[in-house]
Amino acid sequence: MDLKIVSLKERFDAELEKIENMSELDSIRVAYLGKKGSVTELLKGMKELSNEEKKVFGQKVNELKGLVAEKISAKTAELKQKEIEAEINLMPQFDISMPVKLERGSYHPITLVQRECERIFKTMGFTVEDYSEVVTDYECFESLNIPKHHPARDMQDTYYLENGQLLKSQTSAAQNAIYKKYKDALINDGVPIKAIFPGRCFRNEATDACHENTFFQMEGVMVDKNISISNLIYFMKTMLSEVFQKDIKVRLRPGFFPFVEPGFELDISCLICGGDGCPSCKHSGWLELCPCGMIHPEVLKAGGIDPEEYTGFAFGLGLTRLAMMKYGVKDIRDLNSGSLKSLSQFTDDE
Ligand code: FA5
Repeated sequence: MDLKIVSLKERFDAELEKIENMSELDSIRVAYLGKKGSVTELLKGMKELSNEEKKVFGQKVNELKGLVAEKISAKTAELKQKEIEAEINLMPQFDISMPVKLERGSYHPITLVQRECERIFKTMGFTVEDYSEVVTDYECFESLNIPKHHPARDMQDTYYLENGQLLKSQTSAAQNAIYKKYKDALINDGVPIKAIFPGRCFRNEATDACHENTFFQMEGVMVDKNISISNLIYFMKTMLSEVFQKDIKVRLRPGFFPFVEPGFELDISCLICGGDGCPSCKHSGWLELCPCGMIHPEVLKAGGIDPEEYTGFAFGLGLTRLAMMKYGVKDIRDLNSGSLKSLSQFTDDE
């Protein structure tokens, strides 16, 4: 009987050596340890033995059973380890010590132009003001000499909130608050009001290559004693030559805005077509960029400033259109498209 145990053990060792995967291992487990397996069969052959022999033989078979189970469990661990290593080898190899190569983002062209304008005006002593996008009817219209039912409102239909407030249609909506904020320093200490306030504007607009329903403007105001149109023209010229770093053809023509008197339209020769006419300038060769004028006495009064003593100029620069001209963007809608392919062309040195 001992011989049977020894030969079964040798057979098992030889077969186990050849096992290469889990399903083969499972078959060998059933073949040796299963209900009808070879080891179990050995026990069935004990019937003919004496009680003493049964005791000794049974113990040896149990030892064999334990050994077989132990070897199967070791083989299971070995095969699982091999499976994990094979999976790792199939994975792309990473070197965790390699420095990370990050794609560098870039600022939106409107942000770049806005920052450039802020830099220019700051060097000329202007403060940069931030103002809400949600404003009252008084701020956007009434304080600017545009009473209810005034036809000038038609040009600036915007989005109204249920509480009567509205999304500002022009950065001029901050003028009244700026005058009130700085009037005391002007009146008591003789500090001129010099402020710019960039911001997003909203209009119910039929969009085309140079009109968006959401666009950026940058308002600028200067109030002091003896401010005249010459001051206005000086600042406009300086701003344009600094932004474009080259001579730009400009034209100033009369323009009507209820909050300035006199009022002007400042147009620049279209830089997309060189003034020949294209969709970006509505085929006129000119682009309306920066309406401006001398602040209307009623507007100064609404801001708490005496128009008999002080005068001032105001302008409303179309920042989004400026970005179009500076970066050669033919269609204004591309700037709001969110397309990284087109926007990532613009970078700055920061
Ligand atoms: C105004 O908004 C006045 N508040 C500007 C002003 C300020 C005049 C101070 C006088 C004194 P206007 O609607 O023309 O004006 O807009 C000013 C500029 O914003 C335009 O010249 C243009 O460059 C830009 N702009 C106006 N509407 C749009 C639009 N729908 N899409 C893109 N840019 C626009």
